[in-house]
Amino acid sequence: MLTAQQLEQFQQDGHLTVDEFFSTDQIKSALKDIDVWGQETRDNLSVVEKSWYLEKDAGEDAPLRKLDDPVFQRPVFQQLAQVPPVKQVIEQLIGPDVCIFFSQVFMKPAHHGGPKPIHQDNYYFDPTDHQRQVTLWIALDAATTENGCLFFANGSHRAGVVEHVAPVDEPFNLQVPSSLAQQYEMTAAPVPQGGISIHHGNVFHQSSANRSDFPRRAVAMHFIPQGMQLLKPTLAYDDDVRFNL
Ligand SMILES: O=C(O)CCC(=O)C(=O)O
Repeated sequence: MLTAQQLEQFQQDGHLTVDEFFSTDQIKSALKDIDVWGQETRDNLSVVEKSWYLEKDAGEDAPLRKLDDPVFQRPVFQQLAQVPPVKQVIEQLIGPDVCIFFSQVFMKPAHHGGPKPIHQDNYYFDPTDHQRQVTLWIALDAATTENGCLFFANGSHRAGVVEHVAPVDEPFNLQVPSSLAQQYEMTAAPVPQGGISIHHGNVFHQSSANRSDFPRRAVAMHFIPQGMQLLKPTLAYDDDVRFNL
């Protein structure tokens, strides 16, 4: 359960870090599964999928940068989502009867993982109530400023969602226009392995490139109340599939 102080910090900053949330064994199982699933996925990508799922400008052997829907597809990630404190914490933030409508594994291989520019998740998802979408981001490796941790503009969740833009060759890479993005001070949010970062759907955030000798892998689970619709999501999410907690 989150303490009153943690809840207040989330309300104030739009995000919160909690260390030691998952056990070493739970994290190890997830990493093992990513190796197997990642290899299978990489071997079967179409040409179009390669442009979405592989690191850019990394040649023939470009590594995978993400995997979609681990919670819908892989029992190991369903088990992570079902650890009782997950439901307790998410319900403290957005109320009862919650579900995961989308999840993603984000990978930043050593020296390869590129940055993710500043964005707001609610621009992607557009749930009917922007105040009741949160993301649980689980550090499968320790996330540091060297290997690509998240950065947040503290308090930016209190403003609304702004129009995003995307590079012509990367329509999936929606981001806050740089003229606006540069007005925000971004604060690093390192997370130890097994810890979590929880963020509000409106908060401006980004992740840096991995310049280290170590990978940075994380899984993000995106929550809303059961029954809530996504009005005009900018990418295709399967609205018929939900994982209720
Ligand atoms: O892990 C990353 O690099 C980006 C994660 C992110 O933007 C998110 O979970 O909303």
